[in-house]
Amino acid sequence: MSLRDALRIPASEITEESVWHDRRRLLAALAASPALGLAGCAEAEPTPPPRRPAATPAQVRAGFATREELTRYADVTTYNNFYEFGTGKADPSRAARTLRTAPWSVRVDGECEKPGTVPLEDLLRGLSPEERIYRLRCVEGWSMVIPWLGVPLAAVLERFRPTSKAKYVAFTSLADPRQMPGVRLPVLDWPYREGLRMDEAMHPLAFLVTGLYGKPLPQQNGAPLRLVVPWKYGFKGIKSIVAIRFVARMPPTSWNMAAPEEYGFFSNVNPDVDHPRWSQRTERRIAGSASKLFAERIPTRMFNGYAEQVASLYAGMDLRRWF
Ligand SMILES: Nc1nc2c(c(=O)[nH]1)N[C@H]1C(S)=C(S)[C@@H](COP(=O)(O)O)O[C@H]1N2
Ligand SMILES: [Mo]
Repeated sequence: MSLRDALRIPASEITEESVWHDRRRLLAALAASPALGLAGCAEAEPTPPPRRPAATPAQVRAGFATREELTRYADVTTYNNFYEFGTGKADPSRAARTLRTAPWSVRVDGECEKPGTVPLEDLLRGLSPEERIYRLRCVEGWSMVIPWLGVPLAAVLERFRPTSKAKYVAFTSLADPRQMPGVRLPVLDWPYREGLRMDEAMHPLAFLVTGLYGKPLPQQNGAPLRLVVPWKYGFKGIKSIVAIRFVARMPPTSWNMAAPEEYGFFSNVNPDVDHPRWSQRTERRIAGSASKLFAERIPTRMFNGYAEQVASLYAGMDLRRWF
């Protein structure tokens, strides 16, 4: 068998994807029918940017759409970073099967009027899942284009009525050594932590993900609830979230704590700011039939291609200092 043949998509995956395409056609038809319509940073914080709307609704819609070739379901679900299940890319797809994702609840507290520990169903109640095809760009230099399923982060956060003292929002992952073998090793300072500035968190592109390819989120991709911030490096997309806290100060984040020179709080995709050990100018796009080994190298775009939607969030900030 030639290498090309060996890399061909197995029939099982073709089936999965054609089922997804059929479902998309069905959903589009339903939506079109009115009757059936589907209803190293903490020391000194940067000057807050001028207050103005980050993007018009039309710009936001344009930002959701992409014609880029999708990454195959098999690659999205077998080439992962989820260090709680090991540091190898193939480890999470094997080891994360033991993660129990139901029942699941999320603790939301801090600077807000309505703190609480909320079952996942209640957290999402009344919000209809949306599909958004967003790019994921890992700081290690590879990228994917993924049809995510989820809800806008802002819609969930607003339920807890953040006060004017809430300047940042901090997220925490589950860290259960019984379910997550990687947590027994001191690879990172567990639990995995991430954070956003409040205006970033409320931006319409920021997304809480519950599924992909029209299906529930696989454990290795961060089930049952993970963040996707499409204009930032992939590590901001914290998985298996159990806590959300509104805070006044820039919160500590796992990769910044581990290596502050290499990973800043903002972590906006920026081809002009290199990682100290490698360039961030290009990325290997794992998409279509291109396997992980032969993925095409393409230029990385500012804010991962979402500059039109998000650049105004950082007006006046030195993005070399606030990387
Ligand atoms: N809890 C947790 N979240 C995490 C990580 C992790 O190790 N633990 N890895 C991050 C990194 S580095 C990337 S690139 C993305 C990968 O998401 P994916 O496996 O769904 O592609 O998840 C991010 N979220
Ligand atoms: Mo990453």
